[in-house]
Amino acid sequence: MDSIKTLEGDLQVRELRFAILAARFNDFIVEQLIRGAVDMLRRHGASDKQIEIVRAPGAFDLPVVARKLALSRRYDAIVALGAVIKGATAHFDFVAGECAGGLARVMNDTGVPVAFGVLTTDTIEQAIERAGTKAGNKGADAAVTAIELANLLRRIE
Ligand code: INI
Repeated sequence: MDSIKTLEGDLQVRELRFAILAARFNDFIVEQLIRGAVDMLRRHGASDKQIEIVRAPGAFDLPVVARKLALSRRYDAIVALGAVIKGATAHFDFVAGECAGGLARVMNDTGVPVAFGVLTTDTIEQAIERAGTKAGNKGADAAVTAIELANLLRRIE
């Protein structure tokens, strides 16, 4: 394996610019995801000037904003954050499905990495667990992915 050229993204933030795109819906959860993402970017050396936080109403609305951010070419990666929590109706499936599919399309259409830090859970407890308590912080995880993907895509260029 040592003789095979391997391309991978490291976790240096260098001069990379990040947009943290966060839904306002379920904000008591999403605020913790934002906190985790910002903390992770800073701990990898990002200055506050390299980070912008952009707020959208809900997870369903994230893709249209993500597309505009990606097309602006002002960011090397977007960290998309939200929390879709199951209720009594099928609403969850539409919101979560459109959000995930829409963000994937933005990433693939524009070539700008969109890290998926949107929780899709059956219960509020599961969301709390993934927003900085016993199951970690998915906002922080998404931030690390954003750094790695931004660096990997640069290396491929
Ligand atoms: N938006 C969320 O981010 N999470 C949810 O759990 C949610 N639920 O359950 O309804 C939700 N709905 C709002 C949606 O994202 C849009 O903002 C709204 O439909 C207007 O486009």
